[in-house]
Amino acid sequence: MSGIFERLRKGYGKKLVSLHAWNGWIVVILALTGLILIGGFWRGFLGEGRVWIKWAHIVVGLASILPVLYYLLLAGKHWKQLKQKPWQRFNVLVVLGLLLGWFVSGALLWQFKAVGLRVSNAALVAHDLLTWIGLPYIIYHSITRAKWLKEPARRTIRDERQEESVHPAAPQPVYTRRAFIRGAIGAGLAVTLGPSFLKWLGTSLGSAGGSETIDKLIENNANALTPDPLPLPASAPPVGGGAQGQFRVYTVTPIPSFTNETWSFTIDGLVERPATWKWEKFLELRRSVQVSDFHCVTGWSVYKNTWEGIPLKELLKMAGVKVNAKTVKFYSGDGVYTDTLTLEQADMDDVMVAVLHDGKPIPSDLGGPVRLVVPKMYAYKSVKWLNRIELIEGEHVGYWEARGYSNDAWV
Ligand SMILES: Nc1nc2c(c(=O)[nH]1)N[C@H]1C(S)=C(S)[C@@H](COP(=O)(O)O)O[C@H]1N2
Ligand SMILES: [Mo]
Repeated sequence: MSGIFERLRKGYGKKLVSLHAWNGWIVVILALTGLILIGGFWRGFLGEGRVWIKWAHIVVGLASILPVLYYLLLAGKHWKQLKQKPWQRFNVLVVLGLLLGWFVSGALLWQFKAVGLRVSNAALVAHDLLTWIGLPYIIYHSITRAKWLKEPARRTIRDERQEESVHPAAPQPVYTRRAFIRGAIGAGLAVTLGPSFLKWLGTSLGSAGGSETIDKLIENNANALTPDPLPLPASAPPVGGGAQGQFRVYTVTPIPSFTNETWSFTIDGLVERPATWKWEKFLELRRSVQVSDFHCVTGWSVYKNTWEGIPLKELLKMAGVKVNAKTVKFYSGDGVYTDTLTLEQADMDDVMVAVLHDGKPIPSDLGGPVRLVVPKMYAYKSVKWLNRIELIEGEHVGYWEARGYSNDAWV
């Protein structure tokens, strides 16, 4: 971080120096916690820790407005001093703009319930976009403007051939050391961040229909269940016209996969007729089709999904819920994730045990072969790799609810 601020620092008084240092640390903390939150890789083994990291990100993010306000309100003198240095002014504006943009979009994401879905969807795209543009910018400038790059003794790379030549007295600098390192850092950033950026561009902005990425997930389906479910006419082609938007693959475990041998579906607990189905028998259960939106609390949505599956209320009717049952508990085939609905919530018509999405088998990344869908609630209720429903008397605290998510998941 020292770079951007180091240049400003020279001779501008102690207050700005410490301001820049604070700013630097804030950006470092936000970048690290933010990247951990985005990274699917970390979701798995962070578990509960993820909620703390999210809180740290929010609290530090809110605090990041203080240095910005301080600068805007009190550093007019500093701004004037940069009159002859348009590039430094440009840098100050870029950094202030980034911090403000991150702050506003982050605050909207934090208050997702108050601002509504469209706003938080847009805020997430803005937050990500600023990160993809701003982070490389800040890293690049921090490194290339660092003091050590300017030490005169280290400033040049000499041309070895010239030094060995017959004119040893006059070795010429070929590149300045700074230009060389800048190029190297630029290339390094492009190579390390470029591919993820392009992938993000594809999934976040190119979401008109967005079939490309989901096709890839289907291609990489790790399940080997046969036969494929035969879609109803309303599913193929999908009555909703096909999903709009992209799923982010979220999982707190490695992605499980199933075969006809390893997969089964059970309904048990406080029911009159507990049952277990193997895949082929399960496909004989009567399915229906619905079109619904899918919303994650972290700010992304996928609109107009055509799901085909067994309405939960039909399954419950089939099994015969006993009078002392209070809660419907859902188990994931990942062996870890669970969630619940009250019997009243489970009675909503659109709660579905889904086996097809837009007329195609649900790929393993998205919770196939069978996932729960609860359209009126945030998607952490939509248990992936659903393989057991148990009716219980008491209450049960689901995976994310145990880690700080609200028990009230209504969208
Ligand atoms: N088994 C299991 N189900 C899960 C999750 C999970 O981590 N494991 N994540 C939940 C959350 S928070 C969301 S937003 C959705 C994401 O679904 P997707 O990965 O298909 O996009 O699945 C939900 N169901
Ligand atoms: Mo989520």
